[in-house]
Amino acid sequence: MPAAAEAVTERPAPSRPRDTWLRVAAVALVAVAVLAAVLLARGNDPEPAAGPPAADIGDGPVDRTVSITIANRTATPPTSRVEIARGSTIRITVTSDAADELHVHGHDRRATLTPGVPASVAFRADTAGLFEVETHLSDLVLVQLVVR
Ligand SMILES: [Cu+2]
Repeated sequence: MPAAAEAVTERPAPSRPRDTWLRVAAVALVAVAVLAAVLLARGNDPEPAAGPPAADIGDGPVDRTVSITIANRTATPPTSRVEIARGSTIRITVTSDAADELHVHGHDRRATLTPGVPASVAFRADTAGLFEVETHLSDLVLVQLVVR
């Protein structure tokens, strides 16, 4: 069969293994370059949005305020979801009838709760996700903070 004979004679082209190796090397090189470019671009990402550092909102104006009272290990209002835009600021004020510690997960803000004295955490929400705002001694989830 002439077709089969042709195929057999064409197969072992002597320069092909070397070409194939070069092609694989070129593809690998491009892949490494692309990966490096992606990683570098990510490292230079200017987010989060400009503004005061997350820790330094202090008593200044914020985009959103949440106030919670704790009495007899019960939070008022009850646990709810609070949604805010990433890059916006929020102040959470808690007044507890018992000594406790307030903790905002994800953004890691803490405040010591002294009985009857309002305590606040105020920060810029620069990380997207769902974060619990809780008390450590009474073990209450006060707010589920959704940042998107
Ligand atoms: Cu905690």
